Amino acid sequence: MPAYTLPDVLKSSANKTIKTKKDWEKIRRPEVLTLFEENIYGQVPKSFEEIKFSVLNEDKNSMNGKANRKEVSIEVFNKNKSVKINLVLFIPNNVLKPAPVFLLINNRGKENTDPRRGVISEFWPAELVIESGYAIAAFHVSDLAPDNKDEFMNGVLQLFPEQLNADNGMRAIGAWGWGASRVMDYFESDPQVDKKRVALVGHSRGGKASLWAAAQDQRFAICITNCSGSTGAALARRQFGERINRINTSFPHWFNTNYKKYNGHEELLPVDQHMLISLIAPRPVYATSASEDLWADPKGTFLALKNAEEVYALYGLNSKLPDAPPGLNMPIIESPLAYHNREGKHDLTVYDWKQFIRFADYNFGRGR
Ligand code: GTR
Repeated sequence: MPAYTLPDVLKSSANKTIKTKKDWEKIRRPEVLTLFEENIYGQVPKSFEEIKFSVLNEDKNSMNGKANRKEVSIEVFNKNKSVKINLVLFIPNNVLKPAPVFLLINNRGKENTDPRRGVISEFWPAELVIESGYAIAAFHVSDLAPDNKDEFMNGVLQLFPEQLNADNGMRAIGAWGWGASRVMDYFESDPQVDKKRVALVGHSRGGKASLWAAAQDQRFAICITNCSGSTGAALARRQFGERINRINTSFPHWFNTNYKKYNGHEELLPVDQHMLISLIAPRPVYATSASEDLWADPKGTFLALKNAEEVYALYGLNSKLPDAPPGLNMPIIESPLAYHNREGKHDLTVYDWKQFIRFADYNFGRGR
């Protein structure tokens, strides 16, 4: 690993030291958001012509009567084209509504979020979440942008074709994050869901998208980024595990064209990933690693959270992260910046979800 110096999240481009949350919000936060947009994730189109929600299916007695299942089609229109996001949503029956909700950006097989529960997957343990008093929802990334360099444009980018020609245009990760925001639009219309308590969850490439979506869209109350690694929650300048050159070569469709300039040149980036986490402040962020997932740089993930602490401190929020990474399976939960390093492989498991539920309980003030 090279010696490195992180860009100062609290120093503005005009060299002003940011000391208050007011200056952070007025001066520095917009600058940092633009730097990520320009150099990494691309623009996020803010307007479109129309959005329509249709509940295609509802079963008030799913999961043996424990949950109301809704399958919702979210259709967004622009420039005579439309894109459909298929949302699966379970809402617990035995709690006061509206219910807080976990929303997963599903980047694995669609069977992982099976609405009929023929497949029960650890990746999206809907029964556990319902038992814990939360609603749980998911959409699949392929509805927004197929995860493939030759096909990613056959989704939401058809509604915003100008993005494809722009060096700072939206690409696949941006499209998935944009999709999470359209689901949020739907939640705002559903009286059974508490739109003020939405926790956005993503694993790996989905965790890169959950961070970017939560940075952009302040309606997400909590962001969870599981094993998100390079260009997710891990610092780029450590050059440990997957590097920028590698991610841009294997997945040229994930990030904007400008990002390719940093292949082999992490040190030239005007940002690093602690600044992406900082954009989510004061909202709570939970990042995870797995012991066998060195590709995603566990230590660099912990350090990115750690280096976001100073922005949370502007809001009077004290992180409880220790100075050095905690041991395996020793989650730090009661903190606005939370972390665990799970023993095992690169994956999203029931162990991880149980910690996320504890984290949401803590932040949403739900004792258990
Ligand atoms: C890997 C990629 C990682 C991560 C992972 C995943 O191949 O190098 O950045 O996104 O895929 O999504 O599981």
